[in-house]
Amino acid sequence: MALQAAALLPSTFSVPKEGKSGASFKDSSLFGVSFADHIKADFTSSALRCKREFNQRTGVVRAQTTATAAPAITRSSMDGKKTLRKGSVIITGASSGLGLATAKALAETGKWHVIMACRDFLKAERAAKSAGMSKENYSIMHLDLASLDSVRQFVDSYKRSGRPLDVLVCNAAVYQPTAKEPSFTAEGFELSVGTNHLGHFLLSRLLLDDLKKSDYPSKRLIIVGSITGNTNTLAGNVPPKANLGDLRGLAGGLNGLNTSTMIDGGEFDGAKAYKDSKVCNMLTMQEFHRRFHEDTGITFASLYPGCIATTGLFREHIPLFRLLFPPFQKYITKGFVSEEEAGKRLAQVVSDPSLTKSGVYWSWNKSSASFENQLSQEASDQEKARKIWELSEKLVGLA
Ligand code: NDP
Ligand code: PMR
Repeated sequence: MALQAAALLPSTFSVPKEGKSGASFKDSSLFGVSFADHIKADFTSSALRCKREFNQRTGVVRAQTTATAAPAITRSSMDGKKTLRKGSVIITGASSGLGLATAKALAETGKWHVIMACRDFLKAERAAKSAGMSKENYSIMHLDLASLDSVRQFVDSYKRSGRPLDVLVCNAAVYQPTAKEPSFTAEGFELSVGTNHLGHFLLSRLLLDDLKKSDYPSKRLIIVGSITGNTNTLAGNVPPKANLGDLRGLAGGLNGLNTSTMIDGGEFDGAKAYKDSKVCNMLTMQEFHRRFHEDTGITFASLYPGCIATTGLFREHIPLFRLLFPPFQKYITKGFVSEEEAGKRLAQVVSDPSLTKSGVYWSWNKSSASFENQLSQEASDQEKARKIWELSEKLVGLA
């Protein structure tokens, strides 16, 4: 997999390419103004590869956990009071941004053991330390969602650990708004959809049985969605808009060889691929709900945590975007939310006893009160959700 790093310097302003209908944000665009010819570096160095291999090894070592699966609620023989064991929650991509803030918020309560499922073990360890998380409240396990083998290995290690699974949070994501060419996962899927959707799809499917087995009072599968995948909002109408079309690219495997790298079969566009992947995330959550909620009691939900404009998600955007995006969201759209606040919101979706409704897409109003939000027509299209489920099953080797 070719890892792509952030553009280091912005270059000249340019008008949108001729012949392209409408404004496009594809070329490192900034609030409707297009930047061209930015500098991009390919970090496929052996140093990075070595680091990843090391992480894989250490991840497995650190994956060992207590093999006791105590019942969720026990009654003390001393005073007869009921006590709830610590919940176990896996959070993917907990090494930065929203995932880290959520891990911290949950760990701080002392009621949760957080399994930080991360592709970079050392980064995750440093992040947990600097967030002040105490060791007994978290473990780190290696997971690279851009490799289905890694997903399977992660699931095997988790199952072997004997730890129950009460909540799974699919949070990790990559966003490549400046990429001119697609990059690919280990299996050859376009990277954004491959990581954000297919990696999480396999992970959730393989861990569903563990969630089913959990005797915790409320077991949940949470998938992080976004406003930008919902075309019923202003943010979702900023080009390029999410659109999965007739799924012909997904059906072909998104490999760019005999098929398009984009779900709808169109030309590669990194920003669109990300938004498409978020639509898949939100559709997947609803399909899980339809297929499994009634029989299993598991709560399936997605959310838009607010615009956390300071996170690493924008690392591949040009520096000027990264500079102006936070004040733009703070003072103009007023959609800005800090990492800490967003972490509290996601932690609420994980653990708040009042947020047990399944099949729901949560959002928050200005005073940070949660409400059930409306998804766009495409992001709530049942037939599309079913087709994506079936195509994804084939791509990840489940069918
Ligand atoms: P960050 O970039 O800070 O966090 C993303 C995390 O995903 C990082 O920990 C990253 O790991 C991890 N990740 C990326 N690729 C892989 C992979 N192949 N395997 C495992 N982990 C991987 O961004 P955010 O915190 O902003 O994003 C978190 C979620 O929030 C995403 O789902 C995003 O779509 C969503 N979201 C974000 C919004 C925002 O405004 N920021 C708004 C709406 C939704 P590493 O640290 O190693 O890079
Ligand atoms: Mg958006 C209420 C308006 C609103 C909100 C809540 C967001 C959230 N954005 C809004 C409006 C606008 N944005 C407008 C009017 C513009 C054009 C000037 C605009 C532009 C813009 C860009 C170029 N916005 C962006 C980008 C990105 O590259 C981000 C993106 O699409 O990432 C996929 C982004 C975002 N705006 C948001 C949010 C939450 C994002 C990023 C994160 C995400 O959806 O996961």
